[in-house]
Amino acid sequence: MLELTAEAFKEKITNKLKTDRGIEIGDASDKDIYYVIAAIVNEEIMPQWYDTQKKYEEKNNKQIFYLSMEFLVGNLLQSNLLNCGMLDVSNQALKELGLDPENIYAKEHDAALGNGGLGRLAACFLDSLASLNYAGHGYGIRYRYGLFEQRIINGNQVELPDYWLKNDYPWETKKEDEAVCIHFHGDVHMFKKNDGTLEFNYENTDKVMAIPYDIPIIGYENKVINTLRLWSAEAVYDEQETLATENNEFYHDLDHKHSIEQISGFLYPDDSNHEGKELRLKQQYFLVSSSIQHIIKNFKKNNHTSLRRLPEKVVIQINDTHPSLAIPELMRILMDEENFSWNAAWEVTTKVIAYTNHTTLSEALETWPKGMLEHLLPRIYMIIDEINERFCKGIWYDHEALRDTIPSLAIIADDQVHMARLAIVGSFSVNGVARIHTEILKKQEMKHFYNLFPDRFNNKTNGITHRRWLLQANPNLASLITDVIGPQWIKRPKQLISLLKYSKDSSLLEKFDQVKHENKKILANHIYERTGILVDDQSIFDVQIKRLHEYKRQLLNIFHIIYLYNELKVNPNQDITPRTFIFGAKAAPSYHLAKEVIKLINTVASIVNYDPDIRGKLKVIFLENYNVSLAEKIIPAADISEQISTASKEASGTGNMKLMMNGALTVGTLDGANIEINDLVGNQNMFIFGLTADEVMDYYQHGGFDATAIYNTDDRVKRILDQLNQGEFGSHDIEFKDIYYNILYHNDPYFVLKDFEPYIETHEIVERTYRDRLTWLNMSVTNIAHSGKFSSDRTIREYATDIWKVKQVWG
Ligand code: GLG
Repeated sequence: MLELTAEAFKEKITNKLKTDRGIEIGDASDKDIYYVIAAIVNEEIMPQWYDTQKKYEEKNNKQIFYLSMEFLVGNLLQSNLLNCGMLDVSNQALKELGLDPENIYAKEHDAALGNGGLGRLAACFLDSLASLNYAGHGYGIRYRYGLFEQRIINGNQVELPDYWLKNDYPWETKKEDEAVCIHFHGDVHMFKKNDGTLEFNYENTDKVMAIPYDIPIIGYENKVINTLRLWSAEAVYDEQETLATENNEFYHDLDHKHSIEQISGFLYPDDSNHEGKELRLKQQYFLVSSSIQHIIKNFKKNNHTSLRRLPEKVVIQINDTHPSLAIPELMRILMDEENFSWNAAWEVTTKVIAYTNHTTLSEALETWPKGMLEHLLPRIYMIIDEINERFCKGIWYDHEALRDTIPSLAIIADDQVHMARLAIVGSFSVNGVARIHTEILKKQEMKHFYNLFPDRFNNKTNGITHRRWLLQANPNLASLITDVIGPQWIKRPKQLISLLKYSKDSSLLEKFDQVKHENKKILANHIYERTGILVDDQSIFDVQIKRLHEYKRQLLNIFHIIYLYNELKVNPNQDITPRTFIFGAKAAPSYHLAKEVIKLINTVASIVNYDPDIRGKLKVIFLENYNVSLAEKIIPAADISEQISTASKEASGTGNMKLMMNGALTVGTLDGANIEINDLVGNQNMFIFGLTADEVMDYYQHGGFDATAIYNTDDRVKRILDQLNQGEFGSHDIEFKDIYYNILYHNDPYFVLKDFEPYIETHEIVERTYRDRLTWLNMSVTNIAHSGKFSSDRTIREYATDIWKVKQVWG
């Protein structure tokens, strides 16, 4: 297919329009064209998909199964075209047909089956697994509603349901005959068998069918197609039975059916807050049980040997604790269905399961009420109870020094089941997602576990797929890079480092400047189309795009903007470099303070953008409904990447990597992967400010800092807080009081005031540096050159070598 010409591609489009949709090109809508191009891709890859699976079966190597409640895949047409080598030809053909490829690709509704970093990481990992030729597949849930669609109305976030399946989704194939049955509730009966061992039977369970929908994951130009399998919940529905029942029972059945379909109904819109609802627990078990049943079925089909050898053929990586019921579920199947003894089942389970931790925020660490788990999953609860008992006994007898810590290590404690503890105890690997994060796990959050199992803990610094985030999202930059250093970087992103040789070549730096400027013009147009606001494409594009959370400190950013505004009001002739502040962020629907910050950003925007004194100097843009597609538009145009979390709170961050790879310079704290970016590019190529993680943790240990003292001594801070308190930005005067109170009366838990001054000063340096064009461009290219390390290809290779012990399948 690589040699396909634009002419031939056009012919395919016109033919397919006729055969698949019964229309001529002249009558086709953008959506029609979208569907036929997707069909062309599918036609190309279907045989390759089959071949890949066949080869995996023949080779029968160990396979990786990535279990995740979230896969934020976003739009797929463009990246599928790219990976199967047809993007250029498709672009050309569409242009020759007088169509704008962007418009056609934009017809795909993003699959927003994730919240943020954790879900996007899973999607990047799938891309790398396939592109590097590893037999690695994803298992997730086919939520009917993805992450809510955000509207901003009067400055407020309003959430609308994201019914992404309204139109046909061309990438999925339903595999009805591979459905499995999941059991909830019911009674467990225990019998003693003749040989003295126990047998467990379940009765009166509620049955739910898990129907798989498979999505192809296309490797980059290597004909490898892996699978993302998404499970959908359906009622076990016997038409005969239903017809025979009385009317009211029929309605009861409908109700029942509805409640079952809820299991794959919607994605919980928060990943940094533990959502303690029974439905969420059901979703987790649903994912885990269907996936493990399928994995075992497959093992049996391909290996005519004992399941004791499962660890030779299967490794299951669990993405955060959300799928940690995989541990008791695998135990259950091995013991109750395969007649394994406890010890044999434990031996297998703890060799198969590996756990990734993504956060140390205590509010995100999952626990379930013991009673809820016991009622919903009685047999699973029994198994967790026994894991806990054996684990605690083990500490009591073998680690005398740790006896006192048992209550803080026990999996079941205070009537709660602690999922992170279960995940650590039941897996062979526990990894953090950036160096500092793993160190914090080892030395603080999980230090007793680390003492018990030092070899289990390891670090795998996150990464992003450079194929989507550079090659596809920023084609102008990608082709400039290829002109300068050749195309090898596409397969070996570390080679971006060769750019360093040219980072002082002024005529070349000019070219990088032109590309950035072009991208800024495109974004400025997009902003105009969406908001009607004109932004200056010569201004500094200062970008903060990520979930809205207190620890990410969008508040610090908006305080800086208010400060600049106040300064300009006093001294309108101040010589400042024009700036456009760009935000994209969704807040969890129930997160009041986060929503207040969105309102504040929009309110400040509505004042700043229309104040004649400020014209040409500052603009504040909040782009609604931040998602993968929007990220692809903003990132190539960014000059500044705001990575300003309270140090120690952001486990890694991945937006920092995407922006760096596209030549933005980071204004950041020494937190998450910012530290590793800093190690590579050096202080001179980044704008680092603020408290360090050690300082923050020290403050926490000693009761925080005195926020009021800063309020009383720094007139800039006082002015801003008074403006909030006195309703200067509100339509009524209570509007932003909660933000004010949280800072002054809850002692500014995320250190916004403490880091305010260094942040302001750093931004002054940013501005001076920006004016020195060659220095700026040199810094920018230096960042791009070092970004190869943050390709998820590197991360996946590290998982493969250190944790999974798997090799590339061929090639
Ligand atoms: C987490 C963290 C991020 C991290 C991401 C992927 O908050 O810092 O980059 O996972 O590991 N819940 C998240 O998004």
